[in-house]
Amino acid sequence: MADDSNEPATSKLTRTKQRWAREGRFLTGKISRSEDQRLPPGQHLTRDWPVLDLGLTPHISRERWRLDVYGAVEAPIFWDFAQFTGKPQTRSVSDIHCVTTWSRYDNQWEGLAVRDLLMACRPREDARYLVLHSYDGYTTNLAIEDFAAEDALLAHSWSEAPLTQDHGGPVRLVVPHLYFWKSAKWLQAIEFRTEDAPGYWEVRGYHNRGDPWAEQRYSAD
Ligand SMILES: Nc1nc2c(c(=O)[nH]1)N[C@H]1C(S)=C(S)[C@@H](COP(=O)(O)O)O[C@H]1N2
Ligand SMILES: [Mo]
Repeated sequence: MADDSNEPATSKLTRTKQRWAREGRFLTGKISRSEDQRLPPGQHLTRDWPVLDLGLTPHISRERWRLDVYGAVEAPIFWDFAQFTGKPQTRSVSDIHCVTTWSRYDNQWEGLAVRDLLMACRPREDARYLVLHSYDGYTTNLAIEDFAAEDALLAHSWSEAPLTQDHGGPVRLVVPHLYFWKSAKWLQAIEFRTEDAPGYWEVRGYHNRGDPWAEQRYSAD
């Protein structure tokens, strides 16, 4: 556990984003996804890679980093970085779609495929949801089907270099088919659950699932 993993402070940015959620900011009303629609509705392309978080960057070295996988699993995991990178590694290229309307194409990730993590921890029959816990106190929730996406991975590298601290190093989740707030940075623990439990942004007005092509930015009420 990080000694600084208390409830995150509500920053000005957090309050602003909460207000946007209330106001339905950035909604275009378009909800269709055609096969050739790479850029989801209401998004624009960026070439740089913005940093977005709660404003508290936890400084976790690869030596101190641990991954804890627990809850509704047959085989709980507690790995250090060497054990984590000792598993078969996967490379994948995917697009980022942030709810604040920027998208970034062709990000090269390397890490452990979620599919391989699932083989290792073996979720129980009744495991249907999970909560990601991060070293900055951030949480986000996913349905197990979304987590198990073929291109989802626990990434330690981006563009052939170790993931920087700003972007969630040593290890972050990448779930390309959902808005990027679901892709927890500074990943610390994965809790498998039988019941859903909304995370940091999901209790502050963000959509529970966050499909960019359906423009699931915010929850209805
Ligand atoms: N631990 C943690 N993960 C997080 C966040 C955060 O505040 N803390 N912010 C989320 C949000 S809202 C976005 S858009 C992306 C931003 O990732 P980036 O800074 O690498 O672009 O991280 C997501 N994962
Ligand atoms: Mo975001």
